[in-house]
Amino acid sequence: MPTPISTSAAPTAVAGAAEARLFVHARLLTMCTGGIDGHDSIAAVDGRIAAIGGQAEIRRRFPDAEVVDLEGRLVTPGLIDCHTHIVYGGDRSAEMERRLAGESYESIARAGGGILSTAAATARLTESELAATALPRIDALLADGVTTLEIKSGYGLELEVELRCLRAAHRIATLRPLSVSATYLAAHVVPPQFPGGSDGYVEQICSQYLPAVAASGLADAVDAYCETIAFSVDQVARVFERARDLRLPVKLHADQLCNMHGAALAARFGALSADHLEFTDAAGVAALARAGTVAVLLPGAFYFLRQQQAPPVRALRQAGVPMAIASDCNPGTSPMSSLLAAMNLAAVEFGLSTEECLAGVTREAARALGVLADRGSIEVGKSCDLAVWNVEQPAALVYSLGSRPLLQRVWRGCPLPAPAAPAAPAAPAAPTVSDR
Ligand code: DI6
Ligand code: FE
Repeated sequence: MPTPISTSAAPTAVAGAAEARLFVHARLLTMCTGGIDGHDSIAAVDGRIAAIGGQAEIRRRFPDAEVVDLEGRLVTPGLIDCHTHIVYGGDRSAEMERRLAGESYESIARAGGGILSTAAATARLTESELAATALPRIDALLADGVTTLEIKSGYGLELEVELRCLRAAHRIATLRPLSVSATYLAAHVVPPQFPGGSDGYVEQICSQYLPAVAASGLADAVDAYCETIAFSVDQVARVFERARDLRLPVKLHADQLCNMHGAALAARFGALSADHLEFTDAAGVAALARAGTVAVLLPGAFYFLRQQQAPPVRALRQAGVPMAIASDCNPGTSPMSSLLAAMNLAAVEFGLSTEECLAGVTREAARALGVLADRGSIEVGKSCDLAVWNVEQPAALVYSLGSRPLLQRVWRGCPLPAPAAPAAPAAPAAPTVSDR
C-alpha cells in the first residue's frame, strides 16, 4: 500500500517531488487511447510524468526511485471539476422549501432571494472565513478524486468583495493539495440600487472592475451569466470585449433557463466553454463546433431545478463539440459537492456514455479550463495527477451513487490517501482588517 500522507497538510509539505517516484502495477486509463493502456507503470519526476511503460523497463530506467505498488488498481487522470461556485457565505436551504411549495427559481430570484441573498451573506465574511466555509465542500470533491478545481467568484458583486473571493479561492490551494483555476464571474447579478441599473453596472465592470481584476493577476478567466434574470447578450458582449482587450479568456453561463443564443455568443468570442446549454438550438451547436468551444454540462443544476429539457447532447456529439461535466457546486441551483454524482446524472439524465462521462471530468474538463497541455490525461510531460480506484471497470465510476470508490489521489506526483468524510466547518478565524 502506498504511504499515506495527510491530505490536510499544506501543498508545500507534500511537494517534495524532486526525486523520481514510480507508480507500478496499475491498470492505466490514460484518456489518450480508447481503453486500458498496455503499459502498467508511470515514472514521475518533479511532479511531472517522465515516462510511461512496462514495470521492468520503468524500474530499470529509474533504479533509485521510490516505488508505489498500485496492486493492479484502475488508475485514471485526477478528476477536474471545471465549473464551481464553491466560495460563498450563508445558507439557502430555506429556498428549497419555497421551491418545493411551488415557487420557481426565477420568482425567488426576482423577489430578492437567490444570488442576492448569497451575495449579502458573502460580503459579511473575511477571506479566511470564505476559504474555511468552503473546505468541507472542497474535501468532499477531493474524496471523489478531484485534483484540479475551478472556482468562480460572482457572489461578491462589488470589486472589493469579488477580489476577496478570488483571494479565498487561491487560499484554498494553500490549504489543500490541489490545483485551483480562479474565474472572475464578472456579471452575475446587478447589485441592489446600483446607480444606472444593469447597464450602469456593466459599464462599471468594464471600466473599473475588469482592469483591476486583470491587474491583480487573481483570475485565469472571465465568466458571465446570460439569462433574462441576469444579463443580456449585448451586455455580456461588452464585458467580453473588455476581457479580450485585457487578454483574459472568457466562458459563459449560456441558455440554461431559455434560449438567449448564449452558445453563439460564447462561440463568437472564442470562449473556452459554454456552460449549461439546456435550451441551445442547432445554430448554437454549430457555432460551438466551429469555435472549438467546450460544452460544459451541469446535470446537478438540471436535476435540482427539475428542468424538463436536457441539453442537445446528440447534436453536440454529432457536431464533434467536446463535452465536459462539472458539479456547478453552488448554493442556489446545484448544492452538490460530488463530481462522481455529476457523472452519474450526466449518464442517466443526459444520456452520455460512460466513456463520455470519464472524458468529461478529465480530458474535456482540462480543455474547458485551457490546461489540456498540462493536465487531463496520463501523458509524458503532463502533471502527474492521478486517481487510484477500488473498482474493476471504469464504468463502475459512473454506475453507482455514494459508493466512495477512491483509494488514493496523486497530486503532482505525491501520493495522498482518500480524504475521510468531510469535517465539520472549521471555526472561522477572527476577522482582521488586512484579511478583507
Ligand atoms: N450558476 C449560476 O451562477 C446560477 N446558476 C448556475 O448554475 C445561479 C446560482 C445561484 O442561484 O446562486
Ligand atoms: Fe454556474
